[in-house]
Amino acid sequence: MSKYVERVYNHVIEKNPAQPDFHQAVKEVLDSLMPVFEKEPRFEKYKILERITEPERIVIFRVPWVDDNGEIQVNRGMRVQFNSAIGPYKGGLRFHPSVNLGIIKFLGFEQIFKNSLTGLSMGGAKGGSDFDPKGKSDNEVMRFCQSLMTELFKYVGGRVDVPAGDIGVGAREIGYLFGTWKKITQRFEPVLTGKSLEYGGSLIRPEATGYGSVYFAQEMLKTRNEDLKGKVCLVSGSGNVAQYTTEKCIDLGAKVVTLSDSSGMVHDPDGVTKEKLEFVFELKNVKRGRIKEYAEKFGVEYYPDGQPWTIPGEIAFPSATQNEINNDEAKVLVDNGVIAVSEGANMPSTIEAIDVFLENKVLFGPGKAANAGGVSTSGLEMAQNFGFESWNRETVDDRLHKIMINIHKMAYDASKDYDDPGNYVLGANIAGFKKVANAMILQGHW
Ligand code: NDP
Ligand code: 2IT
Repeated sequence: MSKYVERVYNHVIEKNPAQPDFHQAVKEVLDSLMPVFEKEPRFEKYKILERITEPERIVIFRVPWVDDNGEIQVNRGMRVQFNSAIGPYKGGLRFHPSVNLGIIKFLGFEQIFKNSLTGLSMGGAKGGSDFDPKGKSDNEVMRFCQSLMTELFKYVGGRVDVPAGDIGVGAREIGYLFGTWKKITQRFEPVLTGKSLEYGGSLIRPEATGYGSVYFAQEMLKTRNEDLKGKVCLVSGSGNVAQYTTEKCIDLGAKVVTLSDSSGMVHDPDGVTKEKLEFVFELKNVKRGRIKEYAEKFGVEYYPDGQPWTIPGEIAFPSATQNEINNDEAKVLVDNGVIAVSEGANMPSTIEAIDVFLENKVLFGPGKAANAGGVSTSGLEMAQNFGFESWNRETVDDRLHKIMINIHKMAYDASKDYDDPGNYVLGANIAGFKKVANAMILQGHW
């Protein structure tokens, strides 16, 4: 590590104890930036690293709500407004029992560079709660969302901070949150994205993260004269990102042989078809059941607590959660002949796993580039809302596709400029960082 990077990294660890996910996200970015500081010392002079690793604002608040039995429940809500140098704060909300400040800070930090790569005007933020939507009735979810927004509304707005979905937050939650914000503020503006179509949502937003991750994989494969046709793909998760990753893979003639959830993994050697995927949409989005039911319905193998990474495949799309691929799992993937990994999830590969992929020349698309299609299309949703327009599917999909091609190009070009062509970790971090850092310098010492 360079002295500057080492000093800042040690400071981050000291100032943010017990936040390992945040440390990991910072380390991955800072390691990539070392050659930048050698070439351009002004970033050190302006103390950009010290500033960019410190959120502009964090709010943490109590979220009390009443369950269906009349019992009062208390959760914790939070929003980390990390960086507004290039636009209003933007980033999802996660509802999951594991949520803590370190997780939301890692996600908010990643979001700064991801949003920069999209080429749109969006700063970085993330929020969420340790609320667990699993097993809750619609009314309970609604009361929880209403309570959360009666505090969060003070900090968000269409040109201030625009949350969206993430794990455990989909169209249902966004609707309840939007309705509450509108009721309190008497305003109708794009304070949230991922809205339903009836009140300002965008076509293709539900599909965008998964489609974008596959578009990114396509671009990586093109650099080796390869494509997706006939490739065996491993998808983890079975939520929003996993579902639309699978759909796009099928459309492009690839074969998805795995899906999973936090209970286990299904292996379908014949591949998920459009009909089977319909079952998954219904199972996960309507019935809110377990992926095990897929195995029962279609007579395939179910592995309790299993992960897709033991199954042979050529392209991996980790699309569930952070640190779902460790060093050993990365080695198994490589031994089994994986040629590309496109991270639909945020930080699904540990730093050691990334090293294994890079050492073995696997095409590796880091989350902040590969899954940027979701937030990009959120940006397109805001553009439509501010213009009182709604674009058709083809228009949005075409713009999403072009944005993903451009993100790939920016990351690839930066990796070439810094003498490691095809290292998308390096390229994405550098390209994402530079725009934000320069914007910070231009705006004075805030
Ligand atoms: P969903 O809530 O729709 O689905 C999450 C999926 O991942 C479920 O199958 C879930 O299983 C599984 N999962 C969640 N947590 C864990 C865990 N701790 N261990 C094992 N499996 C787990 O979320 P999304 O599909 O929206 O998000 C998936 C990933 O993609 C996240 O990393 C998110 O940050 C990232 N992402 C999402 C974007 C979006 O637009 N939605 C944009 C960019 C990135 P179970 O149901 O059992 O919990
Ligand atoms: O991680 C992410 O980029 C998201 N969850 C989507 C954020 C957004 O504002 O659409």
